[in-house]
Amino acid sequence: FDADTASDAKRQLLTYLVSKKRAVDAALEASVQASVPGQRRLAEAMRYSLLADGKRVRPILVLAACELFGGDDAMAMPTAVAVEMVHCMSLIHDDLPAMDNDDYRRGQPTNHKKFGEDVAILAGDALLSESFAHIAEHTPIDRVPPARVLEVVRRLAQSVGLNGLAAGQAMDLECEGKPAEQVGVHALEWIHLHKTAALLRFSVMAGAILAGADADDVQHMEAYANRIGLAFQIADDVLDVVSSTETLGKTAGKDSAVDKATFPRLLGLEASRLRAEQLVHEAKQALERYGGRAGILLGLADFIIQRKN
Ligand code: GRG
Repeated sequence: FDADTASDAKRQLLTYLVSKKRAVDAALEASVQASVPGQRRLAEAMRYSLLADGKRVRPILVLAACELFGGDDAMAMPTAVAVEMVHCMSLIHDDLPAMDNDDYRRGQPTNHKKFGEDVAILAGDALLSESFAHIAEHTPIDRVPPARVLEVVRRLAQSVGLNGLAAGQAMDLECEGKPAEQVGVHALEWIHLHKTAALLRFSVMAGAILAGADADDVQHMEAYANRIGLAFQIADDVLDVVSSTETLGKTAGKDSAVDKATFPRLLGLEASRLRAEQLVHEAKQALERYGGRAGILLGLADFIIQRKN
């Protein structure tokens, strides 16, 4: 994102993102603290990954969706923190030797490289568990009816389980090593709708629910998130190809080492780009009824395919 060439709308979006990211980072910082010496090592491992440099896309989506339906940050921040905790735990577990076996994440050694596999597993478990506690404990129930909070907790649980991250990851593992053509676009989309879109979907739906949006609006949020989720993943695959082509001869892209199903492999690079653009267009269509009030969500949809990391 180049601030110099950005139009006014882009500059406004950028200002919004920077200010919300700052607020989210402060809330994350306060969310995990060791209060007795026995918690020190675990809390350190949790904070190491949680506070590392991430884009905070999911928490910002919670805040922006809540705002769109007339709510404010105080109502949504506990849920914003919770979704980043879940996202972060999924990254810690995804990086483990039993899964993707990665050494670096968010510009630093992965959690298990720094703290060992045993502590990394526990840090992930604890973050997952604390996420639910955080919503239940910190959402201001004088302003958000408990039924909405319960609905948000239910949806967060679903976005992790059989209809969410864990299912997407399990299917991904099942497809590993299979030729891309055998996996096919349908299964690949299923994986990403669960692995990547699930938390984005949760984020905008939860923000809307906390603010008191009705079922129809929540559905529009879902349609938006499914499309940006897929677009996000396609953009990621495209970035992988482009960056590994740029560094060809120096370091081979991680993707080229294994026969992993990706959109560029199945559709080709240009068709993948077009598909991502089409999905962003559809995501924005789902927001048409809100006009300019949805400016932030509209801008984020564009940002997803323009980002460089
Ligand atoms: C949830 C119980 C449970 C287990 C975890 C490992 C796992 C199951 C799921 C994997 C989920 C995963 C790693 C999905 C990929 C999501 C994704 C697009 C990550 C990158 O997100 P960014 O770009 O990263 O938002 P930053 O670092 O900016 O937050």
